[in-house]
Amino acid sequence: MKFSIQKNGFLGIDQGVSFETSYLKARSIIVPFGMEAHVSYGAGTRNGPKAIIKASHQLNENDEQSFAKTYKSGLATLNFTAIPKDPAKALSLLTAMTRQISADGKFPVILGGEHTLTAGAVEGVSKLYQDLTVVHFDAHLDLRKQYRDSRYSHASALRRVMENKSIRKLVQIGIRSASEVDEEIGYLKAQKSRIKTFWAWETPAPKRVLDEIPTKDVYLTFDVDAFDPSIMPSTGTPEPGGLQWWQTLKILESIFRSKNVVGADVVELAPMKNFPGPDFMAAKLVYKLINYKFSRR
Ligand SMILES: [Mn+2]
Repeated sequence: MKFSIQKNGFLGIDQGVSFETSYLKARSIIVPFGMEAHVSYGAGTRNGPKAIIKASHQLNENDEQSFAKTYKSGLATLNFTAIPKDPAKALSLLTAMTRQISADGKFPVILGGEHTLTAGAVEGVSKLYQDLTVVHFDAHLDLRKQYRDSRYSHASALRRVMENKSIRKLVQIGIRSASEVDEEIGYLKAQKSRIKTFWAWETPAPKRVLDEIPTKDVYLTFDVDAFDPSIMPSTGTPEPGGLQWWQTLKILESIFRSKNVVGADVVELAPMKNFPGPDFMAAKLVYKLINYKFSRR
């Protein structure tokens, strides 16, 4: 698979590596994947990747916690690709991409797009890493068998992920929405040994999260609606009572410091016109993940 790289990608022109060799030299590969096949309420996740990349051009190059210029670890941002309308085909495309990026020894960071894409990304990464824990930040369980007749709905995103035999454990954080429709709560109960849910009202200390991760390798999926809607209103299905910024980053930092995070996605940003704050927050979140992965403090 041959990738085409965009010149003015995540963080802007200077990606820590020259454009000509950027894919070869970069340690992080940013994959814009604005898949949007289903919408429950608010639309617009297809515009998420563009908004995150645009906002990222305003980020400070230094990380404020480590002072590191983390972009020097090398970033390359793939060009926007045409995403097939058929969700199964879209997922196969993303699987092929993340499989290649993993095989090349790089850290894939997918910018969504709707949460459905996670199953495709995990599938690709799991070809290389066959014993994985998925850490899942979200307001919603996303464990429905199907939703509105589709197996590929964002409300089923993690149910599809759990069909992957390489996933030993799912650890969910920030959850405050669950349903008996489409067997969601039933599945959660049946899979007790394989799923740990930290509800939003009991947001755990970082160590408690680590204690629930049995594998060395971790895939991180971050639905921005895990954050409280007061700081992250730009999402299709907001829920009150969500996570705060530093509380969330402390958990993320401890996971990145203690585990081998082999891939990540940030999904469900639906940018609002003339209201860029949440886009900046999502961009900063992506840069923090790369910081925690490649800088030490
Ligand atoms: Mn959600």
